Amino acid sequence: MTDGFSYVTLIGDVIHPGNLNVISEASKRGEVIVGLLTDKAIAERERPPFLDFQQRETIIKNIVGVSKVVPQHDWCGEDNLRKFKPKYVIHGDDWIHNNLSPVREKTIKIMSEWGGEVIDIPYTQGINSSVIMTARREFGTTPELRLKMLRRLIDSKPLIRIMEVHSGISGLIVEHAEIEKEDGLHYFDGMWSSSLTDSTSKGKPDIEAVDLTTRLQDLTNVLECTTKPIIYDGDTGGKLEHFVFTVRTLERNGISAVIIEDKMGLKRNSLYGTSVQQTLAPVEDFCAKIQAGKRAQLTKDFMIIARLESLIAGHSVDEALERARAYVEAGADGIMIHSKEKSGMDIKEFCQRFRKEFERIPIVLVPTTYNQFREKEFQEWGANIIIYANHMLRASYPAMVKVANSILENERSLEADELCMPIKEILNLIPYYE
Ligand code: SPV
Ligand code: MG
Repeated sequence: MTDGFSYVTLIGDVIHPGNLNVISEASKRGEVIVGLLTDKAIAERERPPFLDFQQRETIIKNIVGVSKVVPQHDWCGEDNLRKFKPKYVIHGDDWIHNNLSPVREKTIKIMSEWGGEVIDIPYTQGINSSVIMTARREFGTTPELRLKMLRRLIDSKPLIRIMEVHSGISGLIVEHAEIEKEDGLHYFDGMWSSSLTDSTSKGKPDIEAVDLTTRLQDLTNVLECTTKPIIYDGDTGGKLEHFVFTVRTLERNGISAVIIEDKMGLKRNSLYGTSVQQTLAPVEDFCAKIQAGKRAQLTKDFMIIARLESLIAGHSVDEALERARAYVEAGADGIMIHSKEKSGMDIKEFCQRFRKEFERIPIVLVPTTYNQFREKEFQEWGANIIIYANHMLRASYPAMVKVANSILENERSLEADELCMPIKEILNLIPYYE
């Protein structure tokens, strides 16, 4: 046993008095080793931290009383405990009752192997996750931090959940929506700027009629009130000469990725009826566009994801795979495979075969039609990113129609009131910083 050593587990993203209290209590008993949770470990139960591991490590190392900071790869820190055999593990006593209680039980068991002790110190009241979330919101983000976040998520989570946004308010909902489940917090990891919902919200068809500048005006509202990473629906990417400017513009704004689809001619939405047959772009042309985009980007973190329309256009999984190989070869950072086949079996076959050939290239799915599968199943197929591509807009439309019809029916708004958000709540929805 390392005599007198205490062990403390930290996330270290937002340092609050509760953390300092734990460190100070630990340091009264001798030297303090901090097990700093890795991004991957945090993402198992909570939202990923804003600061990356190195940034958090630098901060924690400089706190008075901390002797050493070591990476901790799971919530219990089993490997570290066995390696250092500390005399004490010090933790706030909230973990006796909250969802970390199984972690506490396990820690007690491990520590007992060498006669170590778990000390629960009174939890610092007033500090809880909502206080920290408010602090984070006020702290906001920067284009650099936001841009990098998608790659950090891909490295730290087996499956990334993305929701469509088309306005500041839909962005706010996606930023804050979360539910606590047995295995931890469930939330959206990022946002999808959809060409379908963006054009629909402007009363226009989804045919690349809304230019980048106009789309970015709305996206700016989302950027201003959110912190999560954004994947941009780049349609066909336009002409190669134009696409390079799109890449630069998106990067400058802190967008993490663009997805471009291999259609040619007038682009129609992929879920449109069968009467419109889309032609696919020649493979070489699309590869040249990917390569030009990759050459144009300034950061190493921005991602260009190639979207395969083969299955939408009635071609085989073999044809899609052939294109996928060429796009990866051209430098695509990920592949999106799309289909409107309800069974989802074409998508499953593609994912499994692609994953056998490419172990690490992310696969993106948009399960609008094959929505009977749960995220876990997509993960088993080999998918990494699931985009719910239009649900915020589709949810709002029937709600608005209902209220409009109720007022027409009743010739007053009394009956519609229960269908609406209370005035008090809407006034409090948007934080107001003085
Ligand atoms: C979008 O959301 O605009 C998309 C996905 O491109 S889909 O509508 O399914 O084609
Ligand atoms: Mg689109």
